[in-house]
Amino acid sequence: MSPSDPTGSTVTNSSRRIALNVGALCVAFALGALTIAMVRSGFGDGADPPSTPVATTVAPPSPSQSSTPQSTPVSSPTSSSPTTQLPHNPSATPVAGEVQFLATFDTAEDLDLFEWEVRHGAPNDPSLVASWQGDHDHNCGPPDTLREVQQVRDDVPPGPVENLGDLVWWCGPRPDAPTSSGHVMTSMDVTGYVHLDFSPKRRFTDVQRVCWDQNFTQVGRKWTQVTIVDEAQFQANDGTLAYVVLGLQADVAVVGARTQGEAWLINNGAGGSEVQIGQELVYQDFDTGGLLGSQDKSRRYRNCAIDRGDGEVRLELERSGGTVIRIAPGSFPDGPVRVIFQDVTYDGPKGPPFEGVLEQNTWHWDNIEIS
Ligand SMILES: [Ca+2]
Repeated sequence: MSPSDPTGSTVTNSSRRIALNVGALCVAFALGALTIAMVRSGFGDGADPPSTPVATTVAPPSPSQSSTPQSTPVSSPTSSSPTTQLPHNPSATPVAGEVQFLATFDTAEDLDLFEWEVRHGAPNDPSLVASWQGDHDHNCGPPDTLREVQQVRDDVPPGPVENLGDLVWWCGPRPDAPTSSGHVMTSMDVTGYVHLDFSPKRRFTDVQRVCWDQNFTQVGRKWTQVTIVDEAQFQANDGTLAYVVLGLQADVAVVGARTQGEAWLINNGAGGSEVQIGQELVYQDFDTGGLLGSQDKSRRYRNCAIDRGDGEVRLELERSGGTVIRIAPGSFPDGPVRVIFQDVTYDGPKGPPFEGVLEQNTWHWDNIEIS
């Protein structure tokens, strides 16, 4: 099904080393057709990967931040073991505007704040994986417990979460965890291409910061995307939530909308991250040596993209070894926008070590904040 080797020959040695790493497989696939050379020229000031992770330190929040109802960093809430969660650095985060949207998923009702969509490259194809194992059993036990997830074979237009069947589920706080540990799971597994996307039901104006928590468990050829698209473009695309990374837009098996103009798409996976604005790739970094994903399903990491208002967007990407700080040139679209969260898969079980693996296909999401 795949048209090209995910560890395509155009990448540099550095990228190849990462791409060959198991943890980078999914992102490397998504970007296999892109060259690091393209990217290096696009780095903004300070965007070059540091030799060591940017250390995070604990600093008191500024008065303006402490008075803002922003979410609290999660502390490995789904794990029964003591937290190893690193704090993000409040002092390093420019003060953003008022919080316009916050979904803590501490109650299941937060799922109703979003529209949910499934879009297959080949809907109802017999080759679709019929069922697999998602994280947390039906009693919402620890994340290493499993539940069976049945495929949704047909496309599901944006609508209520109930339309997605088993593909989305909520787990509330366990007795040994704080209330904030409630969070939502999305899960998908196909041998083709598919989107499972969700977006707040409303539009936002003058967005300056988008933050979310997610796990970085090593999975197959899967990654997440966060897309910020202006309202006019969103409507012109009939309200679909399925936006596609540049490296796959010409792929015959791929469906979805292309970002245009000033629409932002942040692609995140266990192996690295990239940013596209419209049809331009402005940032790409697979060279997060030592910060790749793990087998840990319990820990969720804070990710923020912050429009600093000076022509640059700061990416704060928490990983197991610390918080990676990257600067991407550009700014979020002015005026009304939609903010979309995407669970994307392209032949998740293709090739070792995920061939036949049916139990590592779940993203855990929490604390979605739009300011
Ligand atoms: Ca929560």
